[in-house]
Amino acid sequence: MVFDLDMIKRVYANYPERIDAARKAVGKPLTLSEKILYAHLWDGNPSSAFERGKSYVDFAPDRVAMQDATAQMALLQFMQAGKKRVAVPSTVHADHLIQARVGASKDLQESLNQNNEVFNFLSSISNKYGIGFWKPGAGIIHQVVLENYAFPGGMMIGTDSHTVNAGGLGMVAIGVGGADAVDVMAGMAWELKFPKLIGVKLTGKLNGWTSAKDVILKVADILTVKGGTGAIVEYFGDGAISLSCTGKGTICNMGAEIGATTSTFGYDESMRRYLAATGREEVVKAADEIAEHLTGDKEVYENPSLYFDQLIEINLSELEPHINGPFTPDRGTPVSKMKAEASLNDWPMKVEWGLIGSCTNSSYEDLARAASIVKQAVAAGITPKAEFGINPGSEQVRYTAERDGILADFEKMGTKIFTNACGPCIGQWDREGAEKQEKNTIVHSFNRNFSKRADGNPNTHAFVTSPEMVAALAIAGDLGFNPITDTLLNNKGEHVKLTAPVGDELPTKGFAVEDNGYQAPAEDGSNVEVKVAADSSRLQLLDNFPTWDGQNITDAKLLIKVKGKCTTDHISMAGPWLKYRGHLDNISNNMLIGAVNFFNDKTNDVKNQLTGAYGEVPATQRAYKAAGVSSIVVGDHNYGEGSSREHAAMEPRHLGVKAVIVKSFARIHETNLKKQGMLALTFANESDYDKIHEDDTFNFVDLASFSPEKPLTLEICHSNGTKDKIQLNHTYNASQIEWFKAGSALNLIKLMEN
Ligand code: MIC
Ligand code: SF4
Repeated sequence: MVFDLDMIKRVYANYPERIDAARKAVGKPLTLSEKILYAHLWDGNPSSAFERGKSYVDFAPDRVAMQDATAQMALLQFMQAGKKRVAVPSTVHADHLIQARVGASKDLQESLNQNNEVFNFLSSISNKYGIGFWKPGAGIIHQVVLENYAFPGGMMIGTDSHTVNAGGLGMVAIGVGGADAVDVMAGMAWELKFPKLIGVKLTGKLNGWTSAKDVILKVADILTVKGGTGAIVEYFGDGAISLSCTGKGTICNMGAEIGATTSTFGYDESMRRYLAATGREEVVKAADEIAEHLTGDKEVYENPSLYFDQLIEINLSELEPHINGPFTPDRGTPVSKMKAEASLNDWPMKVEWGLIGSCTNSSYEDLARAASIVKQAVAAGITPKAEFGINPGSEQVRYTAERDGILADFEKMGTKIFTNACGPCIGQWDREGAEKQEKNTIVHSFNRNFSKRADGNPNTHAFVTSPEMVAALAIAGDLGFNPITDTLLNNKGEHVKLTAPVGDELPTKGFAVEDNGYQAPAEDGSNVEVKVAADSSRLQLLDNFPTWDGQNITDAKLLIKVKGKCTTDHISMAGPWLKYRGHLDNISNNMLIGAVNFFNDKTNDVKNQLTGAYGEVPATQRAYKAAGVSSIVVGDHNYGEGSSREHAAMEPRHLGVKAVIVKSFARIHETNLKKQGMLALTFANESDYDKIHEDDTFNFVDLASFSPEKPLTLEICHSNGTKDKIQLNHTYNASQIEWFKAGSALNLIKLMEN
């Protein structure tokens, strides 16, 4: 079955005219990213060009995807928008709430028991509002979207930062907070600053141990976790065409790790093959009719430096396998240098676990290539040194991999086959012994490796690499093992060299599945009841955030001055806290508990300025709120990197924090703060961060004249009686300032509805 074919055909029908108009407006050949963006303007045909990195533009995305952990808050907000049905095709995927412990059959049942209330809520609210629901076990959102919904030249948003995975099928797919999804589902325009464009020219061809994952590990190493901020990364060149479609998905997926708005590839043979293999020949037929519009113009790819704001070239023939980490996905080390690098940094050499999965690397090809390594080891009599776990990306991938003997190959090595879900990637991993907090190393094929992410242990050194490298390193049990040059000892004492991985890009016998786990919504959902128990600890209906009182914020206290890296995992941890994603007050008890306090280098230990005592961050903030005292949060660079979870913005809003002032923001988090009615501000002068002391009090002096392009002024009153006045920049446009005034973007929608 092809979902939403009519919608796809409608989008394509508009393409020729819109691209024509865009070409006239821009006045030069177009990149693919520009074509997709200009073809999706809310106002139809463009009449003038937008300024990259400057113009705020209204778009009309074709679809919305949400996963269980973010959908709860998104849909609790959507309920308030007063709509009968979603305005564009939308789906919800139950994938984040399922724990990995002993293996799929037991784990899935346990998760169903534990999360019953939430799954029922998501299933019934989806049914009511016309949203497709993918049940627990159906697969990870981004793999399911790639297999069923993504289409070349389309534009979608999703309440998950790795929505960008659909760039593997030539989409512009962007991760957003739930409030953004509400705009689109409510039939309103979706606003984005017109992105800058980074071109990545791929030449040569992957060979040996190198895989698509290494392309993005290398790009992450070059651009770092903030190098892609505000930009779309467009891949092109012969090397790009030679990659498989799911390989392209891997590259786009991990573009979230460099802060990129999204990444994409032009429509090509690999996409045709993938669409056909996943039952979508009709999409191929429709796309072929406008194929020239579904890739960048020839002139652009011939002379990329004239059209992209930044250009990177990578020769795939020379690319070495990479291992990135620990603690950050942009610390890249080529495999040949790992032994030296690890001993220099005192990283534990012994690999305890190898994990293959996550939305990044859980395709049929990924499993097949990794299995080819495992098979060799088993045949050669090599006993694996580390434990092994796998999360297939979808039921279709799992079923097919089982039929083709791939899972059996893994099982021969004692691999645990976990549920088709996020599992360890989001801390849903009941890892034995993690509570002992021992220093140890794990390797995985995921995208993120922030501290504590997989198992909650701050001393776990997690390294990101390709599935085939995970297999090799887990078998060797040694982080310094280089399969290209090193050998392993088998049970006869012989030295064995593994040969390079092989694996089918797509199953030769075709994909198969018995029950894909999809639940179609009711034709008319008006009678469907959505229940939220008043005493639930998991779900809580939302109250309106208060409107701005028109006054300056005065006598505000410093809640925390955060030191260094502060991802959304530090602001609103996942793992055990995922269970409160639908209950704002309960989840607020994790607010900023992972962030390091600049003044004592501790986490979750800040000074309460009213009592002088040190305490936990959420409790201290609740004390300020109870006393009617305003507060602010101060942070470093790329504050809020990582996930799209809007809880990281809603929690401070709910607990009464007024402003977040940092050196720089990650894109999604900055928008989330704005949407929830917070002040998201940056130091005009970065070194003013140093002027913030623990006992300071803060006064905003010119909030009444809050307007676009005009910095705000903050008065800092130090405890010794001296004062500083500093400037704070912001990126609010006029309508975003209205969100602040109304208390939140949702309040404004409600005002407009009435
Ligand atoms: C993640 O990978 O961090 C998540 C969990 O998928 C998040 C979404 C969330 O916090 O629920 C993301 O990437 O946006
Ligand atoms: Fe799930 Fe991990 Fe992908 Fe996030 S990155 S969607 S947690 S698999």
